[in-house]
Amino acid sequence: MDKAIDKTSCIFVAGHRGLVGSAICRRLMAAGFTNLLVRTHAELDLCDARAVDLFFGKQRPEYVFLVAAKVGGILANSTYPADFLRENLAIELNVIESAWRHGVKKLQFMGSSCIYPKMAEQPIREEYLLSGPLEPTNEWYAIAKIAGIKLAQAYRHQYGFSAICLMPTNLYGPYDNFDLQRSHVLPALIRKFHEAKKLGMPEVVVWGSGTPRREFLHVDDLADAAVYLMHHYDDGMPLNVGGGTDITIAGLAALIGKTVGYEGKIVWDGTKPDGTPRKLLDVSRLNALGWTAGIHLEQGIASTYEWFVNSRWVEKGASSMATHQSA
Ligand code: GFB
Repeated sequence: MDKAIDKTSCIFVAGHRGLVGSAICRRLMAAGFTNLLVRTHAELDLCDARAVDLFFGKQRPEYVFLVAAKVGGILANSTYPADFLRENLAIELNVIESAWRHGVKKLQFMGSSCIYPKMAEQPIREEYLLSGPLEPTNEWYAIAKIAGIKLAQAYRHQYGFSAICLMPTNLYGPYDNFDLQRSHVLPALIRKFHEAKKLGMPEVVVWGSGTPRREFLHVDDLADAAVYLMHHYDDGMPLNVGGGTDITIAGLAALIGKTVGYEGKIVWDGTKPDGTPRKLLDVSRLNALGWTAGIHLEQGIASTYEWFVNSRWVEKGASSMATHQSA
């Protein structure tokens, strides 16, 4: 534990174009790491075991951040169960096996807070894993992520492989997915409120009842924790990563509406699922290791909104709103 990682070490960030991977690359570069190894999906298909093994054999990375995954919000998770299960299982199996086989010094696997039982006691402690039934809308993704954790633990147990697992809460920030059918709630609401304001629409449709509670962590905070823990954590027990506070979806909608400057009405679409009633992580083990989150939700939403208005999502904008509202 607490070993400094050489700044010239070869570090493979699997999934470097996504929300989490891009933030980890920014954090590593800011910290002075000079030898980052990345591959686009077109260059390396992580679901292809042979290609992954050849890649590790040739490139010989020393450290791996395994953050590549098929991810999506509540609707995408329930619409594409086979894709979420198959692709995530394949990525985890191929990368963990090849990393171990080719002598990687340490691997960090990114899980998710949805692996915990739907009705877990709050705040959720790491030991509640596998203590009850999962939330049906995302059980496929959750089962795949639980398999990834177990794989990492099994390789540690049987082969002494230094694999650690982080369990981040709901994440948001720049480079998120703002596609309304696939995204998580926070980017979806940024886009919906922005487009409603621009088009002068009298109301915005928000899914569910507004009562579920979620905890949101800015991805730059997660990346900071991920790099910190690569240095300071080496144990088989998964570690929760969050900020320690949550908010209702209605509260989030109000906050985003205020940030965007939208003054119309919010209409709740009760035909859409609420999902887990509450998902707040207990982060006392993380805090005891010396890390706490630093980006306040209001501040994080404001900077993410600023990023969004300057992104490619805005040009594509207006028509998706009309489609969504009538769906
Ligand atoms: O963020 P979200 O899709 O994921 O939804 P989960 C959170 C809550 O926001 C749900 C509500 O109660 C949704 O019904 N919501 C309201 C909306 N309006 C919208 C909207 O326009 N879009 C979306 N997406 N939600 C996901 C899992 O669960 O959390 C994943 O499905 C993953 O597997 C992720 O674990 C972190 O928090 O419910």
